[in-house]
Amino acid sequence: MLQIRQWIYRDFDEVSSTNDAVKTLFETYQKRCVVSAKRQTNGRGRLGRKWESEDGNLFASFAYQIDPKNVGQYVILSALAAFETIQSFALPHKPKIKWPNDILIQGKKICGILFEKGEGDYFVMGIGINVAITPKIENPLYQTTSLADFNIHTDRLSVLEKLVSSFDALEAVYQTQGFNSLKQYWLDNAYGRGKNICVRNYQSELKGILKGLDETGALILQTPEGTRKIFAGDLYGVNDKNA
Ligand code: BT5
Repeated sequence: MLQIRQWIYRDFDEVSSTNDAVKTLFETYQKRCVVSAKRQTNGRGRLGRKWESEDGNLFASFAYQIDPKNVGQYVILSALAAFETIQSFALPHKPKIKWPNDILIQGKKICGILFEKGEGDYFVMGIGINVAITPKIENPLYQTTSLADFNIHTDRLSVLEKLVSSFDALEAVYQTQGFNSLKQYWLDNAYGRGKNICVRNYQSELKGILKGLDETGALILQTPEGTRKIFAGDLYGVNDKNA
């Protein structure tokens, strides 16, 4: 059985989605698992959207058991792990975390994360990072980019190793020092911090200034009507690519 640190690990040539493959693995072993794949034939984003899965990029999913009340905090932890991983490759521009957990460089999306609940009380954190190829997408909300766009030539498994060790290190900080230590770290690197933003979800659209996160990982927005907390949605409307 392969392992990366304390994670049971499998790398596949092809899967429909690493989120599905890791569920099968977790249900077999009932222990923390990571799955990666060279190719995804049906990579998915949130709300039924598609994740463009070009060969050479990283598709990885982690399955682990946590208290369901902490999921929002783990969503933030996952974003920080992806952020640190991307930042470790001496980029000419600082990556930013777009709430809840995309990573942008110069306003272009390099990473997306999809959280799903497994059967039982485990969760799946699926992470896509554009390593070698920048996918072309029609009418995207955000333009796309990749590490290769910045002349960083590495491979998906090196990126995965860094991702696992960042996740483990951040989780250790979270467990010993609590969520507050991650909150500030997140805010220091948040896209649109202190700016006017707009958040949409299926029912509504809310405009205001991005203030920070609450203790559950929800976004705090200062609106003309007062402070609002947002648990899910898409962030729009930052006009400055370096925001
Ligand atoms: C996400 O959804 O950003 C979550 C993506 C999670 C992908 C990983 S790959 C490993 C694991 N297995 C899976 O099947 N999924 C996870 P969302 O916020 O809904 O953003 C989706 C939108 O991002 C799309 O509608 C496109 O506009 C854009 N997009 C699609 N593919 C992209 C890519 N490779 N790079 C940048 N943007 C992309």
